[in-house]
Amino acid sequence: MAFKNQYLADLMETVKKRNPGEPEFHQAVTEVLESLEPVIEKHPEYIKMGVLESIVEPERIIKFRVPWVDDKGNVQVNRGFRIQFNSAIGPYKGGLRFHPSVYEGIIKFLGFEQIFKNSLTGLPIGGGKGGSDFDPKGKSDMEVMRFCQSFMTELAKHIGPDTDVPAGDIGVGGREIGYLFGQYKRLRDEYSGVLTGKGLTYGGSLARTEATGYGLCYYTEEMLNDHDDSFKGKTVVISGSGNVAIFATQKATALGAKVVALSDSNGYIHDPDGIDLDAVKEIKLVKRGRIKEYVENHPNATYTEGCRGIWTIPCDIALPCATQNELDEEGAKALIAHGVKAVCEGANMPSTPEAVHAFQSAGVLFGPAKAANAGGVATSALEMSQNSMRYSWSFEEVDAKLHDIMKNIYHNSAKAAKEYGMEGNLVAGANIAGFLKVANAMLAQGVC
Ligand code: NDP
Ligand code: 2IT
Repeated sequence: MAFKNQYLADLMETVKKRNPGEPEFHQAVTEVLESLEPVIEKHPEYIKMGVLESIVEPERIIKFRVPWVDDKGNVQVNRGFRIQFNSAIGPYKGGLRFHPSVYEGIIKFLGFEQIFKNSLTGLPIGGGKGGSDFDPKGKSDMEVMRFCQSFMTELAKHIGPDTDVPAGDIGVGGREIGYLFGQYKRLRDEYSGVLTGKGLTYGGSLARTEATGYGLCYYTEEMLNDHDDSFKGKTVVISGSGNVAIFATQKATALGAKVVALSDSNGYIHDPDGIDLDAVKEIKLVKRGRIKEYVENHPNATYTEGCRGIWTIPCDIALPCATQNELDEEGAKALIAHGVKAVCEGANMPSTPEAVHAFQSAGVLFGPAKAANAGGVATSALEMSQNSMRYSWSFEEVDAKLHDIMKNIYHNSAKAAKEYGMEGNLVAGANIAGFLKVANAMLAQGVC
């Protein structure tokens, strides 16, 4: 899609020139700038004060060597990143991703999205993201521990409970956060809320593990309710089988839907009887196995090699919860042909721009990632609050706050879209609502 506004077209060209070879970052920035066209026409002060030029440029990029010793005694060297993108409304906040596909462009797109997502939560958190090209798959616990200790040895110099608070993302769950926290504490002699997603015995928040998947379903349910519909009786397809997918499956099922498919990076399972989530948890969380093992004990279920075919399974609601650009135009068309009613993104940027366009043109309700998956980071911010107070809320208290936050995100996005002449476009609404708070905070704090 071309920009009608010359200023935005020129800015996008600058972003591409300054960040060559980073298509995911270009994709994320393009979408936000497209949404902001009516905003800058109404508010030329954002142009005058260089707010847009500043918001697409990270405040700081940290890139470092991560040497560690594997179980055979060999030295391995990975690359670590932390991008501190924007601190206008709070300390940098965002996850760490450990996956072989990680390079600067992936962390930059994720950090950029995080600015707007965190703003939408209504909580005081800025945007950041980090990670490494380290692959935890197939590594022993001791290898993961040595890697995390080495990674934190450098990262500790740049983070802190009032500066930058990392958390999990792909490949970083409770085990990794524990090792990272232990090393930070050892290096700094400080027991603080420097990371979120911690274990419950050392400062973690109840409901953080469930929060992204639950929040995704709360957002989706609110969107459906707003259109006189709900999860009840619906057939749901969810991609991925990690943290987000598992707890989205749990909540969608609790809300009366039947989840019939899940996947991992090798392939997908289809169980027309409804996914047996205890079996999935045993395979993925306890044994760290592959999703295909599910069919060994579920005779009505089938396994198909390769991920993309998952979108050809007929469903009412699709929740992509694996990774970026996993749902392309072909997948979108297959979902639309089978009459999908709603698509909400649990993963970050899982739908290609062509897929988003196809959904919106077909009148499918579409909830974008930075709104729909904000429940994880929102609950991380609640974990930060509890750590500062040295107090813990009950599961029910945290869950109730999460539920309210997700409802507000839906309504604030819908309202912003309407206000700027794009009623029903929740992508534009989320981008605009997220942007305005950050942009106004940047204006108030002056050029810096
Ligand atoms: P996990 O590591 O727990 O699970 C990731 C899942 O996605 C696994 O099933 C994995 O399969 C699959 N996957 C990862 N990479 C690919 C790939 N390149 N192709 C196909 N499948 C892939 O991560 P999370 O569940 O935490 O994260 C899932 C998504 O949700 C990510 O986009 C993340 O950024 C986003 N997210 C996470 C939040 C959180 O709180 N954890 C918050 C908001 C968003 P395999 O096991 O084979 O690798
Ligand atoms: O993409 C995300 O919002 C996350 N991975 C969660 C970040 C966080 O700080 O909890």
